[in-house]
Amino acid sequence: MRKSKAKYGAMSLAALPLALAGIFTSAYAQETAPPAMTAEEKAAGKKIFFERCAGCHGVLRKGATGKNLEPSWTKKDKDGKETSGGTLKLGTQRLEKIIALGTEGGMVNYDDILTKEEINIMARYIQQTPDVPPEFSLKDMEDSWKLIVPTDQRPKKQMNKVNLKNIFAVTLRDSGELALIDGDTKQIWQILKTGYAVHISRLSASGRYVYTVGRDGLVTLIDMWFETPTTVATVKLGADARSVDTSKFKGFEDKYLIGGTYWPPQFAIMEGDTLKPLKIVGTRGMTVDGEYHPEPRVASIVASHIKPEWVVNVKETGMIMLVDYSDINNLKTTTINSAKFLHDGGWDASRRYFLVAANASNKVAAVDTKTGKLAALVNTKKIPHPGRGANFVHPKFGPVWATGHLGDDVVTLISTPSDSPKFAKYKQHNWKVVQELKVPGSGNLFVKTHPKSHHLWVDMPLNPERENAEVNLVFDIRDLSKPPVTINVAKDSGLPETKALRRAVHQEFNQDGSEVWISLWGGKTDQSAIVVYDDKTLKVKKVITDPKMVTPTGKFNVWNTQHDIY
Ligand code: DHE
Repeated sequence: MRKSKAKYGAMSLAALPLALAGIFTSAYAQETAPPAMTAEEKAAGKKIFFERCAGCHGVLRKGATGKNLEPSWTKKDKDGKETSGGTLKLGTQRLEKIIALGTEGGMVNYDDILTKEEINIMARYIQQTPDVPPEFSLKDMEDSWKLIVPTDQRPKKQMNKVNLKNIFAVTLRDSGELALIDGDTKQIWQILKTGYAVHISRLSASGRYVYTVGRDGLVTLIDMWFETPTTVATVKLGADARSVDTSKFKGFEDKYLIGGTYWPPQFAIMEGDTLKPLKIVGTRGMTVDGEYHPEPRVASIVASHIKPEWVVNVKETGMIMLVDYSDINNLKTTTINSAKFLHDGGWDASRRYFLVAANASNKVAAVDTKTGKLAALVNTKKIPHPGRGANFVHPKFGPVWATGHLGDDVVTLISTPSDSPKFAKYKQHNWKVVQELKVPGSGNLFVKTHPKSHHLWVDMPLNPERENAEVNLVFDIRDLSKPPVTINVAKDSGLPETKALRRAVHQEFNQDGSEVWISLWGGKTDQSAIVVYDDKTLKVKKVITDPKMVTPTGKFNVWNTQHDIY
């Protein structure tokens, strides 16, 4: 939701009961053929659907964060009625309106991204039976694997004088590149080609290797020990991916990489320093409600520091898998029931509990990685979206973990347990929502703090109003009764105002916790920037901008990512 939305009144998508969101097809509905499309139009629709829609609605269009888009309700009945057997039948005109203007239910408007013709193509495309993309086997992975520089031809020590711990890996979303920016000098060190619209970067336990994963499933392994950072291997995980992490437990440093895919629904384990594919594990199966799901996508993955284990969050089934990587051939997995639509999450301050948003269920699930059990399922306001969340000590409630909300105007603080005797008095609050901090609107994506900071930074990039989307709110965690300070990132960038919104998205601290870096995410042809703030004074320290910095979004500081500091 980037700007004003159409009001659909009684027919509002947001107002629809969930049951209307798809699954049910009336036995009495008289099916009709989908609208005609040429082969070229279908190909264009397929491409746009993958690039813009599949992330929320799923490749098979069964729905997750976004609504179900199967023809049973996108297509009108023969009699042209809009409802049949309780199911809303949308048809081309209504779909065009929804795609162009978005919905109050949280779907963004596409009228500033797609042309009228493309919107019409998409309205017709989603009335066709969904295309089922091919599977992707270990053999397919092996065929895609490129070992560009074998390990014996790589440096034996760091060949540059750069402070690697303070490098920022920055996603250049629409150019299919990653910028490595020196956090000390604020200069771009190197821009490297990656997969399409890189989603996240993660670090090897040693801090030497950067791994990125593109939405097209391409993993890129970058070695920062060369004179200039060099891509040493690439591999495809599948057709559509969002997550990777490394093996961080003592004795397994830099040994393995795990990557999760949206399509096909599976995860793969690779050698950490070469990306040689080792194993694929499918995630298809039953949901927490006991129903079979053909497309349970792998959302966030995180590596434990206390065990040789990854936490793998399977979106549609609501299953959290604890994958023990100490013996890859005899893989032991603990599968924990939580809630459907698992998405992103992070560790608590002790790094024993992993908290993950079950976003469309309006819950946060907390898994205890020490016991291998679900610790809590916490009800929250609509669509929690933590990124990795933020940990700090609340003056009244002790240690808390924070999440923002895509669908509500609050930041939720959840009390987390601690073994420290000084926090024993807060035990009664554990796993309760102890406070909801009010923000001016919904559309939050990320929150961030640092152990050395007394600020909680909150963005709202998907809010429809410019005055919200282009700013960050800064709460003082020593006194949360104070209203937040509003930081106007777009104005602070000094760049001329553009017609389309430039979203202030994703905060990342530098290594010593004194600076906060925020992306100003403009259109592909707009000048974007990263605005660097002094965390103490909240004043701008530097604006990093360059024509080569196309659509910067996520930023990953080496030290903080390596050690899960947030
Ligand atoms: Fe993300 C994290 C999925 C859209 C920026 N995003 C994640 C994770 C998942 C995910 C599963 C957790 C990875 C992990 O920790 O292992 N994101 C999705 C989607 O499915 C969705 C909604 C739609 C899509 O088609 O991809 C989506 N995400 C976006 C964006 O549009 C963002 C704002 C800009 C961009 O670059 O694409 C975006 N997502 C991010 C970022 C993170 C992320 C920056 C990592 C946050 C962190 O601090 O770790």
